[in-house]
Amino acid sequence: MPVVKVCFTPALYALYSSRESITVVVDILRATSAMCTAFEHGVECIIPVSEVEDTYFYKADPNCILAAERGGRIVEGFSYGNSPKDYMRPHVKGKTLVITTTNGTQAIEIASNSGLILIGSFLNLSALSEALGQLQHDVMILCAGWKNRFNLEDTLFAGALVYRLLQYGYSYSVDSDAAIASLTIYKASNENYYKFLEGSSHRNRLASLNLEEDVRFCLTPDYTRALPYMDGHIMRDSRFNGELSELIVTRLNSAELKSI
Ligand code: 3SL
Repeated sequence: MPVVKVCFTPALYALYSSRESITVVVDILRATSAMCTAFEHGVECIIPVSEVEDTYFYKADPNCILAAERGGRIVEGFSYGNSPKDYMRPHVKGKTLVITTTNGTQAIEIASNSGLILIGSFLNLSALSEALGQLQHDVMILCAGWKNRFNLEDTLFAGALVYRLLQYGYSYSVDSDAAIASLTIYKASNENYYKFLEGSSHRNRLASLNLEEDVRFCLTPDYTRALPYMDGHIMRDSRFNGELSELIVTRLNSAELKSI
């Protein structure tokens, strides 16, 4: 029976990391929500990078949209940040989005040694749960948190995903307190996520930047069937047409991964 684990912050990742697990990277407010939205609106692929300077390499490419966010704000000199709304426009279709964010893109980078990285958000919760249900493989949910600190919204989402993997006939089990704690937090929310996060630090940080509408949007379940995954350093969208299961079999069974 596959096991689902939860890692509350990237700082704890070394304790959980396994090349044999699927890692689901989560940054509900707002990086992974923005990524799922971008795919829903036709972005061709996404290149997440850690540093603002890393985006400059793509500056001359007319097919690339460069985006940078720090502390919730668009970095000076950039037209795009981390708001899902930025990617609901028709001209993103067919483009490559090169993006750096405070925590989300760092978490993706930290997880780069895992067997397969998938991107999770409330926006693609059902698509993701169904895919994991079919893959039947150990899963680690990596919460991006805030600057290596625990946050409520990522943990709430982790609980929602754990709940589905345990209760929807997907045959997963839990063996760690972190997964049980996430589940408890999710159940306590009664699925009224916005209210539940009332006192939370990042909801309030975004409210102070007039971004409450983004918060509400990012807490909407099943806006999209997008299922983003990392293919090397490039994020692509697999609508689970078989491609993803082939990828995981190849990656998890590769001699390279086994020998490390
Ligand atoms: O930390 C991140 O990656 C961002 O999602 C933070 S913010 O929502 O843009 O403030």
